[in-house]
Amino acid sequence: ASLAALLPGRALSADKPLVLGFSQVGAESEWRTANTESIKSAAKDAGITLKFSDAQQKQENQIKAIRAFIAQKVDVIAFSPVVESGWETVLREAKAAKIPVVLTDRAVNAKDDSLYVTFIGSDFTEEGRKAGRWLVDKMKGNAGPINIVELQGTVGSAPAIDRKKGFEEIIAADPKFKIIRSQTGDFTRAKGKEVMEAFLKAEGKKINVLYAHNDDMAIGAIQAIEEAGMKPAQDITIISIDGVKGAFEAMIAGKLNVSVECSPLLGPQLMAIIKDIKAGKSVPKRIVTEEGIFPMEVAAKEFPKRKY
Ligand code: GZL
Repeated sequence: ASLAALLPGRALSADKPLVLGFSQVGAESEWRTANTESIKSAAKDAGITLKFSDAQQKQENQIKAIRAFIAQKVDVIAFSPVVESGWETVLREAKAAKIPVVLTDRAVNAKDDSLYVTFIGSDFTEEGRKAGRWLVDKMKGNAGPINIVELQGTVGSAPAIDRKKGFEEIIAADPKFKIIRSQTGDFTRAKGKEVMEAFLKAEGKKINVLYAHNDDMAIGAIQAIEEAGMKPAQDITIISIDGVKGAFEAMIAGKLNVSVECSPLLGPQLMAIIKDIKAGKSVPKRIVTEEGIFPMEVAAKEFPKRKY
């Protein structure tokens, strides 16, 4: 019998390309657009057939897509879970169908971690800590109080939960820091602007700092701050996360103080991992993406090197 007949699952016959079913969160932010582009181009470069579904930020659409991939007997399923919970049932269905699952970008809080092979993505808690450390350093000489408003990401999503946790862990060191308002802007520019308008109406000049869980909400909030007659990055210090092009443009314009990097370019790593899994190699349970932090002072120098 040929070697192919001895290999598990769909034979690794050289002529048949691997089929990957990918369920994407949506198209809510510049980050997401860059992430989708990275996955599509990396699949093409790797000769992997990609079945791609956009869930418009709805968990039920992701679950439907995963079920369709199971029915189509794809080789591997990968997805970025819009929220942390509610995945056990459908992941058990994929396991029963002997289809390996790879988590990318966001995590699930399933207790049974045999339900996925690996999770490739950022350490969001550390991103929150980086944001907190930058603020503590910036406010060293300031006696306070330092009133902070917070635009949270999508409710229940790993980045929103962990970026809040990491930031609060660091600013807890000094009682001069107070989060006086915190609400979700769902990672979008439109919602970020809307919620910041409400914060400004309620607290106005009392606001010293805005901590936004992503650049898109920060960019929306910058519009609201300007429309309220205040100077973004001067009257209100603004900290955000992702490091997308829009953030660099805002920093170069002097309207954003700092963006903590969160890389969307997970495509190549995902395709390499998928090939290893199908080749029967063991892969690490957790792969963390390396990331930096970009204060406005370096934005102009860094901008030409940015890939997303
Ligand atoms: C983070 C990713 C988040 C980005 C947002 O890895 O899940 O979702 O920070 C995006 O811009 O909407």
